[in-house]
This record gives sequence, structure tokens and C-alpha cells, in this order.
Amino acid sequence: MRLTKNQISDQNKSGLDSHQHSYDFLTEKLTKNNHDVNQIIEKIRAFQVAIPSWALGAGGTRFGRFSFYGEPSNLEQKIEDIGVLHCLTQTAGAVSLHIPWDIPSDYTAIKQKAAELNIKFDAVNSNTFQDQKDAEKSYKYGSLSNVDQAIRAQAIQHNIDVIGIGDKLGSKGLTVWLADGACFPGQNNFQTALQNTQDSLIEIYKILPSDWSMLIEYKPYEPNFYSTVIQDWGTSFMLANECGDKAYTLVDLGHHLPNTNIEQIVSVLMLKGKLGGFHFNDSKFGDDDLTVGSIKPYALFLIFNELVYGMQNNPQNPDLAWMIDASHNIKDPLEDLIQSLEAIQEAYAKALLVDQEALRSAQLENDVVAGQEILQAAYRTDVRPLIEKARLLSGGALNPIDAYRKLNIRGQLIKERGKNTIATGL
Ligand SMILES: [Mn+2]
Repeated sequence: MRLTKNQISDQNKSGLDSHQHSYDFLTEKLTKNNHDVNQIIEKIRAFQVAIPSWALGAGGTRFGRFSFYGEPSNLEQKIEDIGVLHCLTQTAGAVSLHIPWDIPSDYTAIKQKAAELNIKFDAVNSNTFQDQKDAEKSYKYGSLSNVDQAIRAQAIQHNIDVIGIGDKLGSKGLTVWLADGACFPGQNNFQTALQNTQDSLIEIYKILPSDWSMLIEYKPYEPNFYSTVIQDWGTSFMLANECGDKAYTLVDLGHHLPNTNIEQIVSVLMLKGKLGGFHFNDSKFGDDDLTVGSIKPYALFLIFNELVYGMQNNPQNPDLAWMIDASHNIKDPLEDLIQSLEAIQEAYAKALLVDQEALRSAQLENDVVAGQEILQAAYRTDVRPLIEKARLLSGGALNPIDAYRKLNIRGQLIKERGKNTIATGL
């Protein structure tokens, strides 16, 4: 299904007066405080987040999966769903493919469909955390780190194949996340596992096109519960340095032990020019993959504050590949993604309001109270009128969730696709 501009502007009509009122009020206040509101809105409009191809169906846990009707059953339908999201929110202008779950059967047709919906192909993701039907070798005991050279070679070749697929679509990045590790002490040799991983990554890096980047993701545990080979940002950073200039660390918000200071990690990586990608989600205990901003919105703001600082002060760091990496069991996946996209925009807009100059002065004077006041003044500002304005200017919905429901989009998807479709890859 495809939404039209008219459908959206019809939905917007009833809320325009109220929006304008709160927008004018906020603009007056921000302008008095020396903020350039138009510039902030342009930044919000330019901020685009990739939607992963696996997030459009209902997610599952190892205990069960409760289907959501009208799910997209092929890549074409997944791109259509992202088209709906982008049309409503104007901030989901990219897709991140997971290979081999979403290998295009017709490249020209998929590229055309994405172009029509104004969607770009972001980083492609390889998968060596599960065995594929026709695979010769098993990744049960690891992929790029495996003690068996033939298994490592198969995993290296898979990543090379993924680069080939991404290249045909116009992607510029490969994301590597490894499940490799050990469930029990004595299962593997830490040094051998790391050395094998490094050597394998270098083999993949060697064939990376010159305008591509390789993003190395880390995670402390799960599915292995004793050790993960790339367990933390330091290990990823070290491997990226060993590979070369086009290799970077990728931070996934859910891939940290509880209470890790993620904003500090972001800050250090940007200073070193090595933060390449970012996966958004939220969590209470582990890699919960909950809706962005649903559990720890202040932490998300503090992270964005460092991202904004880095984007303004660290020209040595490249533009980041932004992606939502959340998927769960309960909500309509499209509504969930809309909520995540709004939380991201909100945290970004608030971070843009931080008075960096005043913060710097407070820090130089060791005025701890002032530092906190400056951050919280930005955090406590209700920036939603700015996000609404950014969406309106781009042709999106004033209230995307409301429009999604009033237009009965899920109902239409069920009519088109039926009740029993299941998204691939989950
Ligand atoms: Mn991730």
C-alpha cells in the first residue's frame, strides 16, 4: 500500500491551529534564548534513520512469537512498509538489509521501488550467527573466530558476498556482528579466538570498496553466556584499528552491561574518529530491544548530547550510519517504529538546545550545579512542536501514530496481504 500526500494533509487539518499556537510560543521562547529555530528544524529534517528489514514483522523471544496480521512476506513489501513509515514521519528514509534473509531477487525492481519511496540503502548486515539451509559448515562453535580454517573461510566468503549484494544496491557499509564466544570456561582459547577474528576481519576488509566502511559491532553476552569474542567497544576499536581507516566501531544501545556510561563511549570514539554506526533501542536489563526512549529517555538525551557535540567538534569522525535495532513481541511493529523514530527526533532536538558555550564555561569554572542546570534546561524543554514543524515542512503527518490509526493502515495491510503472512528472518 502507498499513502498519498492528500491523505496526510487531510489528517493534519484538524491539528494545525493547535500546533501553530504551541510552535509560536516555543519559538518565541527559544529565540529569546538565542536559538536559531529554523536551523534546528532543518537539522531535524535532515536526520534520517535506517529501518532494518527484520523489524517490520512481530519480533519473538525464545519462548514464543505472537504474529501480527498483515506482515510483509517479502522484501518488496518490507520496503513498502518503510515507505509508509517514511511518508508519515519523514525520518525513515533508509533501509538496512539483513543477508541472507533479504536477498533481492530482482535488483532493478527493488532499487526502483526504494527510489520511488525516497528510501536509500544503508549498511548491509551479514549473518554468521545461524546456519543457513544449504551451508556446508556449521557456525555452532563460531564463525570468524572458529578454530577450523574452512569454517572461517566460509564466514569470510559470506561477508564478501554480502558486500557484493550491497554494492549492487548502492549501500556503502557492511555491519558485522558476531555471536562468536563461549558458553563455558575452557571452551575456547581467548587469544586464539581474538586472533582468528582479527585475521578474518582483515581478509574481509581487503576487498571492501574504497568508498565503503566496515562497522564492527560488539556485545558483552548472549547468545554465549561466558564470553563473547568482541565483547566491548575497546575490543571493537582495537580490531577496527588493526583493519584500517575504513573500519569503525558500531555502538548498539542494548549491547552493554547495565548502567554502562554509553555517552562516554560515544564521546571517546568520536574524539578518535572511530564511531561509524549507531543502533537505537532501549532496555531495562539486557539486550531487550525495546522501543527507543521507552525506558531511559534521559540517558538517550545524554548520548545525543555527545553525538551532537561530536558532530560539531570532531571532523575526524565520519557521518554516522543510524539504524533502529529494536523488535519485540507485543506492539504493531509499525507503531513501535513510529514511537522509536519520534523518541530519536526528540532526543536529538533536545541535544541541539544544549548551550554548549555556557556548558563549557561552567566546566572551566568547575560549576557542577550550572553544568547540570544547562543540560536539564534542554532536556526539560518540550520540543514536540519543533518536530511537528519539521514533519509538516517535509510533507509528513502532524501526529504519525494518530494518522496511522485513523487511516486504518494495519487494516488495509491485512486486507492486502491476509492474516497469516510471516515476515522472513524471524
Ligand atoms: Mn545491533
